[in-house]
Amino acid sequence: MNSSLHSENPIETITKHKFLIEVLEDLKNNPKRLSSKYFYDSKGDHLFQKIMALEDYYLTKCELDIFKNQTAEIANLICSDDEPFDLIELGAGDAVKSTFLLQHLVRREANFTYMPIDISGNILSVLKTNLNDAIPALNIICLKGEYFEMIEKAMTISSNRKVILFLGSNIGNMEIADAEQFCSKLKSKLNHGDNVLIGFDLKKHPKTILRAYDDPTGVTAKFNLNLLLRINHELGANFNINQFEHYQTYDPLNGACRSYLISLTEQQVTLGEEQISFVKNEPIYMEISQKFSPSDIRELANSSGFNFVSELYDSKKWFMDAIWE
Ligand code: AVJ
Repeated sequence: MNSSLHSENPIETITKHKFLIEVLEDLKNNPKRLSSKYFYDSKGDHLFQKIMALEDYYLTKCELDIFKNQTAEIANLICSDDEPFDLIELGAGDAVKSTFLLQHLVRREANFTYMPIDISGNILSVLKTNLNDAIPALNIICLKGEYFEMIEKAMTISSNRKVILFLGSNIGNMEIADAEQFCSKLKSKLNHGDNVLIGFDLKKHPKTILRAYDDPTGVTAKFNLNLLLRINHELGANFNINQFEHYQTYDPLNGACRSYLISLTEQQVTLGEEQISFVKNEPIYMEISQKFSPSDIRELANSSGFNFVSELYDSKKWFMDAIWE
């Protein structure tokens, strides 16, 4: 199985090498951690689809509510006259929410090109096929790669005004300081008059948040444990997932919702040449899903150099799409 380490494709070999180096560094760190950006192999994609379908996972439903019911408002805020623009989506995935906006923009004959960015070429080609079917008149250019490299590429493809979509509270997967750095870097890549639209999950009753990440059916636990399986398959490790347990926390003081895998016994895991030792009850810190208050969001805009344009809420006021310039 792990002969994939010697894959023929040089890009895949480099990607896998980077994965190994990062995982080793993270597991040798104290406290141990793993990066949630690696959750999304094909099994992880599938499990995340199942999470989105959970009754208690409200995030997707709330943002869909905004994109379904305030489509014209969003379009008015991001379009200026008939000036052509590029609509760039970071981590587009299946683009279910943005499709409402795309449909609306095409119907009103806005002059724009949709540029989804994703690291998964497979996801992009499926997306392109689906969108060509659903909205034949849509101009679409897929950009496969890292966010900032692909934004730079988009800048060379056309000099049109840019609108960046970063939906789904994906920004919550960064620690606050990293989110600020990310937004500052995003700002530095853009020109005067460009817009960003970022989805934020809002602080709310702690039990509501915890339930979204600690479902009794165990799908979220599986989603976390799947990264250990991925490391087994792709890097030839020997994690026994029965010896790790999903543990979720939410701290209403700072809005940090964090997941951990707890080692249920003292155990050794082999990863390549390395032995990783766990003591009983030792955590691996897996993911942060940061929650924000409206003022946290305004502060983030300010500190990263953006100006406020508008705030759109779902009917429950559980989620916010913020538009900045
Ligand atoms: C895809 C990053 C938005 O943090 O809510 C869902 C991932 N993790 N359940 C989130 C996730 C556990 C999700 N994001």
